[in-house]
Amino acid sequence: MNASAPALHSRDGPVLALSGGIGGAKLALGLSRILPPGELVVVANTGDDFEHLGLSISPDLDTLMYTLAGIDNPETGWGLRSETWTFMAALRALGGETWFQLGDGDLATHVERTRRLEAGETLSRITDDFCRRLGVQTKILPMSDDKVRTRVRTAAGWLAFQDYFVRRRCEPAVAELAYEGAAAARPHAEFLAALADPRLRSAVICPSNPFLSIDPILALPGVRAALTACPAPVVAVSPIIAGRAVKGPCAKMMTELGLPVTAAAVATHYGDVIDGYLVDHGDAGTVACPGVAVATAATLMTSLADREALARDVLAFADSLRRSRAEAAGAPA
Ligand code: FO1
Repeated sequence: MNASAPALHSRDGPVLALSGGIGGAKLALGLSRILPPGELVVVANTGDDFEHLGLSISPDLDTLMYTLAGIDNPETGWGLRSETWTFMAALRALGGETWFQLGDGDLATHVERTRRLEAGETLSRITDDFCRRLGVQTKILPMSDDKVRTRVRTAAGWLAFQDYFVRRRCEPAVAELAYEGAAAARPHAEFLAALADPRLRSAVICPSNPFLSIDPILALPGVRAALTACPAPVVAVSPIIAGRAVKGPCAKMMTELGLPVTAAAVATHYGDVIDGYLVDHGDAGTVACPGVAVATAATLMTSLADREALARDVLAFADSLRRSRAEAAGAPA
């Protein structure tokens, strides 16, 4: 074998990432670009999914798929780049609902997913096939093939997620969150299998909104236990930088939920699920969580190089935790 050729199988094991929303997809892209093909599985939140205009829409699956395929809209982070809006304009002319913007190309994803779901296919099988057709080699796995829907309790009562997030632009104050269906939903078998795989290098919780993107995944039966029992280090990246969320309603929600808007508050929120926590350099020394190792990195991802650098830092941190865990156990590192 040619010594200079890249290793066909990496010495390190596979990596599992938990992701939702735009922030998560950025780190997932960074991880996909620094890992050998097939060494990354990204578990996607499906709590944002909803039925709209008779279509089954899975925003976090599509954001991941489009981002990893390099066809995402770089301005919004969701939907397709160089999109056209003929359908939306025609729908508006007919008095249809246009608060949730569906581009013409994006519409094809929803129409075809809806057709295949109604034909009895699972969300994960459809996602696999869409990724193959888009040339995405990273495995994008819905957290469950069963229906889970995030709901938000506000002064205006309980709201469906997209009603809160898009229609009302996150304005209502959040008093409580619920993940309808989670208790009866089964985590995808490949998700639990990856967490139990002795070859797993790390489980990474991406810098997504903990309440909207990660908690729906943690609410599935057996997921918290599987993460706590995971043989590999579980490392989360803080979504809060110097008291502010990079994007979206996370900071506003934390205030409304009575939490301080700090990286430390998110570490406490994840609690015993995580072994390591990566915060921005600006938050160094602000987190002391029993049983959680803390490291710092440049966590603001604006360029592709930032995404790759943060991915490298996360995995280097996880590898160091695994080595110190092995040394503590007296095993060879
Ligand atoms: N977010 C918006 O703020 N406005 C939209 O009109 C909108 C449309 C949309 C269409 C497809 C899709 O996959 C995502 C879309 N999003 C839109 C984003 C979406 O609400 C969020 O990305 C997730 O649900 C949470 O991150």
